[in-house]
Amino acid sequence: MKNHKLLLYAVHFFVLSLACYLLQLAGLVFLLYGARIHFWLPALNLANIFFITALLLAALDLSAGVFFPGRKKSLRFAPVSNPGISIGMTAYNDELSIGAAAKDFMSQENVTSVVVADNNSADGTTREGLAAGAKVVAETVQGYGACCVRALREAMKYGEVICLVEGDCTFSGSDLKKLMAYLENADMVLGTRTTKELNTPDSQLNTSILWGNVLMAKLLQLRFSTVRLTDLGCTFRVIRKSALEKIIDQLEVKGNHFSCEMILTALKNNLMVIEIPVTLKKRVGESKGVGGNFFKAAVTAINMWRLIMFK
Ligand SMILES: Nc1nc2c(ncn2[C@@H]2O[C@H](COP(=O)(O)OP(=O)(O)OP(=O)(O)O)[C@@H](O)[C@H]2O)c(=O)[nH]1
Ligand SMILES: [Mg+2]
Repeated sequence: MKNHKLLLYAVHFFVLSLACYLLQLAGLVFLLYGARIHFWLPALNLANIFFITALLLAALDLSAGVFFPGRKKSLRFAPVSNPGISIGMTAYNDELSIGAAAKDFMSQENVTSVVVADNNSADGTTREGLAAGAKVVAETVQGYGACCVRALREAMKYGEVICLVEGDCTFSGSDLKKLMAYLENADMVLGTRTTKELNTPDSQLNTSILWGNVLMAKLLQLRFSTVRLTDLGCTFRVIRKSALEKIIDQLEVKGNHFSCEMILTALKNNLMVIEIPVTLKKRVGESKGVGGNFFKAAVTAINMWRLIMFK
């Protein structure tokens, strides 16, 4: 897949130039009202430099596309030959939800097993997971990313399709068939939580998390140009085992921006990625992630931005 990093940089320089043009306007207004502050000229010079840089970068990127056109992806119809789905479920002090979440996914068609990755829980998460009939493994490296990778690695042992999902009852097992339907045409199918009609009114997706996610997703979309993305923070996804084998050793992020890294890595490895709407409910039990915590959400967004720009 073509990598439009220069175009991504161009957009950033363009935004910077717009900010400087606005600053220059503010400088002129100050002068008009008699203030002796002369920052309008440096602001205008900077704006021009940023604007020209943006144009050059965009032109370079687009001309590279003309002279070195990437290989176009052909439409694929590849039914999953053995549709056994193995669920990898994340959990961290989720004793209130893990049993119900495990049972919900276990009862879905073609699900072969549910593996819960228990991330140093101090409560009865392991007990409740086992009682629900799930396999439970202990992941000692703390962090959402570390927990996801462990869940994926364990789930890979039990099926040709791996589903990653949270054990907090925000996602619904009945959505699995929707993700599976599109796997026929893709290597990985991601859920997006941004379809408001599919969210309960009390779900974690408030306005700032929604639009922050959309913004980051659009930056990643710009970098790889052909994929339509709206949500980089949705854990719920299915991936073919053969595709996961290609990328799993490249996944390094231990923290909350892991989902973004997995999508980016899949795209860099030329995997076919599709995103479809899924339902979202209020989590059961206490939130440990970004839901309702603006500071954590902002740090996660900055970490995602760094990945998209520089990884
Ligand atoms: N935040 C966090 N989540 C972890 C960790 N280890 C495992 N998890 C699990 O990974 C998932 C994190 O999902 P998030 O949606 O970011 O956080 P959350 O705790 O579910 O809270 P909400 O944001 O309200 O959904 C949950 O299933 C957690 O139980 C960890 O160290 N930190
Ligand atoms: Mg959650």
